[in-house]
Amino acid sequence: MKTQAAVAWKSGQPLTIETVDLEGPKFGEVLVEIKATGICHTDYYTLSGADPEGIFPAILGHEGAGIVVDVGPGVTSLKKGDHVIPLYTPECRQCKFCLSRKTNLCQLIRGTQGKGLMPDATSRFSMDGKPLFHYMGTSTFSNYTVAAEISLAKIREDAPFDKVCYIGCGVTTGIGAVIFTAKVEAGANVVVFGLGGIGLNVIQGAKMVGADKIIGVDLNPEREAMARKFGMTHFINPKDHANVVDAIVQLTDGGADYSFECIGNTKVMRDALECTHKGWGRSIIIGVAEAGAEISTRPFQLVTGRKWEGSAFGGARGRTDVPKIVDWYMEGKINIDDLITHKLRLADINKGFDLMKSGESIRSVVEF
Ligand code: NAD
Ligand code: DAO
Ligand code: ZN
Repeated sequence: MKTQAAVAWKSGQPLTIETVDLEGPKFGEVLVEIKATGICHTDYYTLSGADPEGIFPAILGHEGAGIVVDVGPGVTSLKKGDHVIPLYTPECRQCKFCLSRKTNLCQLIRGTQGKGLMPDATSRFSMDGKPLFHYMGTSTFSNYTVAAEISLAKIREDAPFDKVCYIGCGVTTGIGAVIFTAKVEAGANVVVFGLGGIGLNVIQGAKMVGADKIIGVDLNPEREAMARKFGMTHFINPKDHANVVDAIVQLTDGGADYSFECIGNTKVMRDALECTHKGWGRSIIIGVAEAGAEISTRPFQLVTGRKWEGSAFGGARGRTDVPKIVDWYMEGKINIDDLITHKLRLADINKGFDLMKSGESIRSVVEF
């Protein structure tokens, strides 16, 4: 079949809208009509050339929602008409990683996914007979896409696509890091570095679990109002403080119980660790730094009880947890609507990247 898609031909260049060829689903695969997709900082990271796994030409996008149009042989858990959210972190429930119960990093199709290919090591997308690469097993910047059955969460049919697509990455990554990775307890003091599409969801998660102080740190003063609406109790703009770590330590009687880095800046990652409390502070890295970047601190920071950790997709097991998060939204337990600041058509997708870079948008959503 033919489908409209935004193609990333080369790093650093705008996407172009093309009519591309899409082969039908093979064994264990599903054809999905994407109804809406968010534009995440990670799409920009890959497009910019900073992603070591970035392969071109490719169809980016990993924050979508849509409807199953066709299923390939061997597919048992999904049928035509089901509503789904594609998962860049699949959940096979049978690999060593899934069975460990210690991680959400399913590895069953990791090798081919990282190479921009489907599990049989080929691509379903092509143009003029030349293959186009998939992205993160999702490629949601296409009106139709093919994904592995294990990379699709089935969701309720009354959930609006233009809102719940954001659960495909930002919402789950932020709220999940609080609930599934850090397991923040009521009364804890929390610091969030970076109040963008991810950090605001960390704030929302911290508020949900009953955190005490929720301190937000951002260079952009425009982010303060929105963050307060989501539960931030204190705002720190690093431009106004000689030493951000000292400011946080003073505010929290010795340091935060938990900190979350939601920027991808290795210097900030150090501050995020060092502002946590001696003896038990835990700092969770969510931001993705550029290829080859390294983090550093004095080892004594760890000897004295602070822990440095990371979180991918909020530690969520996609097929199990994503439908629950959709329920939370439908029950009014989480706010997604206010974070979707811009709606675009596919033809204007590059504007979505511009709005992100200028700091004007929290999330732009493309509706097909
Ligand atoms: P964003 O651009 O929407 O937000 C980043 C925020 O950080 C902005 O508000 C910006 O003003 C602020 N900022 C930038 N530099 C700063 C500094 N030095 N000090 C304080 N604030 C600063 O980005 P996002 O969509 O929220 O993504 C954040 C990061 O999370 C990115 O690195 C993205 O790739 C990563 N990410 C990780 C996962 C995961 O599973 N680990 C998933 C999605 C995104
Ligand atoms: O299993 O090795 C692996 C890779 C898991 C990918 C985790 C990606 C998290 C960071 C990228 C954010 C994408 C939106
Ligand atoms: Zn698995």
